[in-house]
Amino acid sequence: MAQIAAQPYDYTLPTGDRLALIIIDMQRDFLEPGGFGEALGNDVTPLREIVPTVQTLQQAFRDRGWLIIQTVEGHHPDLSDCPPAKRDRGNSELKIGDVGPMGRILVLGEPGNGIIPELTPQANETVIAKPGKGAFYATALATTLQRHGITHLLFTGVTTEVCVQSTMREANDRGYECLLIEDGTASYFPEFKQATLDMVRAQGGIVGWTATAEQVLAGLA
Ligand code: TIU
Repeated sequence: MAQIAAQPYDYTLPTGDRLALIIIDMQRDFLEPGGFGEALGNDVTPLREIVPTVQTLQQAFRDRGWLIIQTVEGHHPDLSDCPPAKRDRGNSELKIGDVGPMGRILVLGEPGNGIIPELTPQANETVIAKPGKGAFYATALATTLQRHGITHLLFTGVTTEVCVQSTMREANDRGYECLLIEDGTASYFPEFKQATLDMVRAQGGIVGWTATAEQVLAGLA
């Protein structure tokens, strides 16, 4: 049992075997030019700032033998799991399934859809492919967490207000104690990241807690 200095108040950590690190969608499609993020009109480069922080947490969990789950947003090559509403949204030139500089946009197995090399999972680590923004929808995440007896989740990844916040809200509704790593998540819109941090911890932690990676690592020491 450990206490982490967090907002809106201290986060109580159970033993490590109850805690999982969730790394959301740290894919080339979102972090590198030529992928889905850029196709939506975003400057993707600012997202790279969090890579060292996420690496540090990944290593800390590996050192302790604790559960790490990465997610990737992507669709089957036939797009059978991509609702037309998702593919058709917006007016970008390159849509989901189209061929871009890193292969077919947001399609599983394409070069652009892979996790960035800095965070490549080890063979025994779990990667969950998800067709939606939230990682519980149409995936085995719930059963994976149950199988491991997980009750507490640390959230990192991109983007803060889209896939990270959606997944954190889904997890909160399922009874998990969720903490969002402030410097381990990024958005194309800094103001949306800040708003997400604020709304997560408002109202006594309506969705959960936030803390820096350093605060979490200090609590784990
Ligand atoms: N567009 C955007 O901000 N995010 C996504 O489409 N997916 C994730 O957040 N991973």
